[in-house]
Amino acid sequence: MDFGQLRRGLDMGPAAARYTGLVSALRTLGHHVEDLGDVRVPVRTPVEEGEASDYIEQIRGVCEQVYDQGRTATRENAFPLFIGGDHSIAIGTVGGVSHDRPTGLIWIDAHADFNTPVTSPSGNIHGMPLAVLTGDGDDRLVNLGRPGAKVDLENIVMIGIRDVDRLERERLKKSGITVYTMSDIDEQGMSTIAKKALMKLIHLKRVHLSLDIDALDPVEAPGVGTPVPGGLTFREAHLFMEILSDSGKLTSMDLVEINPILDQANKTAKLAVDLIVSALGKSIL
Ligand code: B3U
Ligand code: MN
Ligand code: MN
Repeated sequence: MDFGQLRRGLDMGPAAARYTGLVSALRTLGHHVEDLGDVRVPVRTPVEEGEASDYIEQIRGVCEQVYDQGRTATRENAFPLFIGGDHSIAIGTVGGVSHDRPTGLIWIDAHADFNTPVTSPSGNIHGMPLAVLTGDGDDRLVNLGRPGAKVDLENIVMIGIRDVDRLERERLKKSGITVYTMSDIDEQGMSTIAKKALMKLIHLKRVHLSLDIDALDPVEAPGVGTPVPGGLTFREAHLFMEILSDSGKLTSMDLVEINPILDQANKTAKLAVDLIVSALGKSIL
């Protein structure tokens, strides 16, 4: 779905990932893969009239479906992989996979997605999912699936952040969330950051990765709605996925914010699929 912001095209992300051979790449790795198809998304009028905040009901309806799917998959010990769509889908995915037990959350993104309707300059819901998941935001979203916060602040690690709004920054600083910005990655290197992130979540049996493809540099991932320069390189992102895969901790994942309309010959979807495959076990040797 693409109701979390006003540009069109993010709803085409899952098709782009499928055309790039996601399922066969995972099968080649030896995984048993079931494609459950697209969730039901209401048709959105092509000509924009409203504001992003008008779409809360549509977002809630879609997120309820993925909540149930995430809950069912984790209960069956399957690994749910969610392809977006805009990042507001994570309200449902993270809620669902954490239904039965506490889950660590790694949020890789150029943005913090920690706005509330009060702090957001845009009103776009895709800038709010992490706030919602920690209990702040519109009640219809905060109480989706089950009442209140879905993840503890101390069980969240953010990586790749480089574009934070003024009031969002104040909220984030007060929150206690572990944040590794692009500056931290430049100073310490991705391998150190990846190991620190995993150490932070070591006490948890389940870890969900919510990967917003705009975390990567726009040179590598041009097909995104809100590109921010100075992002992760192809190699940094792959290294993170490999370290995460080696840890054996990853139990579910989102890949969001691919916009094929803005892409160059499906380049961003190809990169996204490569990263998923790395996170799910592909290694060089
Ligand atoms: N922080 C801004 C921009 C933004 C957030 N997430 C994305 N863009 N992809 C906002 O609208 O809240
Ligand atoms: Mn995001
Ligand atoms: Mn983002």
